[in-house]
Amino acid sequence: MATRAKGGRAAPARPAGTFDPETPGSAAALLTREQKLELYYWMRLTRTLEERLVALYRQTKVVGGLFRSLGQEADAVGSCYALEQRDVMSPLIRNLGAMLVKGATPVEVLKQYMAKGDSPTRGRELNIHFGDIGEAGETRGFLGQISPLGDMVPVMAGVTLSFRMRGEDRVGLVYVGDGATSTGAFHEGINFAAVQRCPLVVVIENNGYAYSTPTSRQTLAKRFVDKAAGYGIPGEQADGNDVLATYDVTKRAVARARRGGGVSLIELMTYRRKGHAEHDNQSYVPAGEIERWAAENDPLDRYVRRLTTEMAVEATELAAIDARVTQEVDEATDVAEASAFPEALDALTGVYAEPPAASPLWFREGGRGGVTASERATDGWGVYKPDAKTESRVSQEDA
Ligand SMILES: Cc1ncc(C[n+]2csc(CCOP(=O)(O)OP(=O)(O)O)c2C)c(N)n1
Ligand SMILES: [Mg+2]
Repeated sequence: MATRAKGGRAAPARPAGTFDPETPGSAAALLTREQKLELYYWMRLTRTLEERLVALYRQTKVVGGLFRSLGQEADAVGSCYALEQRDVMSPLIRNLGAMLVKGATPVEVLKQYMAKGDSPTRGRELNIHFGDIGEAGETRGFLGQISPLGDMVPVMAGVTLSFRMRGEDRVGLVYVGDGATSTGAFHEGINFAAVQRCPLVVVIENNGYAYSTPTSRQTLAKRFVDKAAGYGIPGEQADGNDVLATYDVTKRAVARARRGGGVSLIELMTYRRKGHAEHDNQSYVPAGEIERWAAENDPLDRYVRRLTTEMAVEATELAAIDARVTQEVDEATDVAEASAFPEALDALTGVYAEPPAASPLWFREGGRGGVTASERATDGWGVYKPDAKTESRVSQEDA
């Protein structure tokens, strides 16, 4: 997307250090040394935290599935690093790195995966399905994801439309996988957002697979980013395993959105080195493919090489960051392990409105509705009293 002057000739080169949404490299060029090391920290934290989760999974302390982003850390971290706190990000299961950058903590993530009673969803929903959204500046700005693929695109179209209508200086970013692009929701959401000029960045993480379906069986398009033309929006493809490239392309799309330029589509080229989840043995992957990506295109290895050669960062400096990350993950694990599981009687706490928002259906009037049948007999539901006598669960009224 090089800047073109009238007549099709390339525009004169801008002075180094001038940011321009249409000039590739102009955002990454402005990163300070400190910020570059911060990007390394977030990628290392993502990987170390996931490795810890694998250990806990093998010990059966992680309840439910475990979804890795091994080899995709640069795409999640670099792209999310382009957002401000007031902006809103919609992650997927493989966006642990983006969640951490946006403020989710290792303790929260570990408690979620271990279904602890004081985890963000109190043990009701596992892995990284939790959110923190609200007024600008008051929350960390990430949505609780839902599983149906592509559905977060129309949701984020709505979120960012509200920013535009209220005149708020906020941008949204939604991640979708290569598989999610085949859904109606993706198409409807991105088209609506484009027409409404919503300040939205749509990031397609092309990691080669959707479950066992390779990209070649997902679309006949040569590049997902070519679909941008169909929506009349700018699109740019970038190396998803180069953290500076993912930051750069996203930062420019975010700036475009903030300036009223509407929706941009970004395709980040990466590779899913682990199975869909920890249980998946990847038997459908051609021999040698995973090993080749690991050896030749690991985002952390690549970034370490760049930091130590081009940016004169000492190996000892990186080792110190690694040690800090290990210590943080160790401490977070201790806290999460010490935390209690939810009380069984709290299963309904905060799930339904109290009092109910709608009156019972006619055939339930005067009797116990399907909802109230499962409520606690003590002081209505949502109120767990550890000292309450559980044997008196059937109240006088019901008896
Ligand atoms: C509409 C819909 N269809 C199927 C599924 C089941 N499903 C969950 S994840 C997944 C694969 C997702 O692949 P992709 O979008 O490429 O993301 P990745 O897992 O590679 O990050 C599928 C088919 C779903 N959640 N929603
Ligand atoms: Mg995929």
